[in-house]
Amino acid sequence: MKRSVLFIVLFCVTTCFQGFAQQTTKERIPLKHGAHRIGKRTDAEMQHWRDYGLGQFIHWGVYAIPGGQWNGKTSTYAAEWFRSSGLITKEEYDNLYKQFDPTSFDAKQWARQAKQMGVKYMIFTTKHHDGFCMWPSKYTDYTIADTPYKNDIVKEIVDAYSAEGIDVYLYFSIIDWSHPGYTTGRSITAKDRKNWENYNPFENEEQKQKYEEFKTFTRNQLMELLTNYPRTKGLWFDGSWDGAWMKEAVWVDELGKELRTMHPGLIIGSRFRADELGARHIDSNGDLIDDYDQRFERNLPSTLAETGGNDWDCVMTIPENQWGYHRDWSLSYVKTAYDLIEMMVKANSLDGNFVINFGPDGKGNIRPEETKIAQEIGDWMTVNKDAVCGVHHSILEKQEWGYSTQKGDNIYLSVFNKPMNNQVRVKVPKSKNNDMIFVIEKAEFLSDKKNVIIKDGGRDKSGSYYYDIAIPEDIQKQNIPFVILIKLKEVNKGEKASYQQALT
Ligand code: FHN
Repeated sequence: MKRSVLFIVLFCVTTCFQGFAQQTTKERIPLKHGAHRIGKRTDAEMQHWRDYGLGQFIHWGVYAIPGGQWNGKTSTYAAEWFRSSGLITKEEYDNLYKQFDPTSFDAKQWARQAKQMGVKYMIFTTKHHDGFCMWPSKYTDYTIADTPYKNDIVKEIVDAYSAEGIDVYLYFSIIDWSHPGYTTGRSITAKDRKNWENYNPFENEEQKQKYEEFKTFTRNQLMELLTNYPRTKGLWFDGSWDGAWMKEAVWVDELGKELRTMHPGLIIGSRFRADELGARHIDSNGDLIDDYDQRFERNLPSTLAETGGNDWDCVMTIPENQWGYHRDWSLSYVKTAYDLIEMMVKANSLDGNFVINFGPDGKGNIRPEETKIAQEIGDWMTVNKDAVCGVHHSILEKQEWGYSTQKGDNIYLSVFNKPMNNQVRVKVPKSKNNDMIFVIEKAEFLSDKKNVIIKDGGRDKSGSYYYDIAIPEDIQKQNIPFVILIKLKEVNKGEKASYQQALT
């Protein structure tokens, strides 16, 4: 009897264990061109990237001349896609560069404005999908050198922003409608996805050969950019979703290695290449390809779990989906500075950088609406930047009043939903030691360092403790998002009462 019970127990334990082992030790695919590292980069350049908090994106090219309008008609397309809008012929669009003469362009002024806004890095469109190069590339005639303006805009940008201490990243579109060898490749079907090895993007041999020329051209241009602008910190790739490019996983991976060798420390996001099985961003084993996740375009994750613990950025437009200059911003909701500030802090609280896009006009002016937003964000950042730059997610759980970030022992509470009773109720984490609890040792408003009153906010059924921080009258009146810096301290449960009295 005893032996049969023992057998049943052993049988259950063994089968349960086997089942568990099968679930958790999923065999890894031996990829050669997937992620080359598991987990985050740990070098100084990447740590610096992680600390930025806020970035600026600039989409600027010949599409800024029509600004979404042509012959009295307005396109609802993203302005930088105007060539495909149907309102302009391809020939008309491809000749726009002959009029590109941004006489109002002042890179130093743009950089000063960005600095005032609190931006730590910027991403500039060297070449968008239309293929027009904002630098005098020697590999094509479709460049800034062939316009009335003539000057090297990429150089002006790199010099001006670097001089203000703002790091520059170069946006580069793989899609290039101006190159005869460029092709999207045959569209990818569900069958192709399952049978990626046999997917052939090309219609015929000639197209395949021409694509080789396009690859060489792309490689040359990337080498040229890194050679001409050695202060570049990274490359921000776009338009890499075509089957033809994805199928070049081996070649693109080798190119990436070459770029990194020629430019040590170079930072490249997950939009550059696919793995050899056609997976983009996250490889077929579930690991992030390259240095940070670029999937959060106009879209923030809701939880840290959603980020997979990877580095990531979120690039955001001010209107709904306009990156390049569009004359008419009445077509969609236009975000306010405070909408953007809230998104930024949310991104920071989930370990991401937030990058706000600007689309200057055809003459090189940053539109007044964008200037106003830059000013308002800058004013807020002047007071509150400690909650944004050099921070990571905090040990506090997400709470109704807003988002929290942390640097060392400093925890920043960014309050976007001001409570009606003007008391910010903060739930502190539970201590790992049952005899101890966390108390708020210190609290100060970044905009007004006086008058901080902290009261006991009670305890809930699960044993979590709360503290109420009173919002001073001057801050109540300002009616803008504000930041409270708190420091926590672990004390013996018995000490709590007297400790709190000391604070109030
Ligand atoms: O098609 C582009 C778009 O025009 C814009 O450049 C954005 C910026 O991230 N990227 C592409 C869409 O993902």
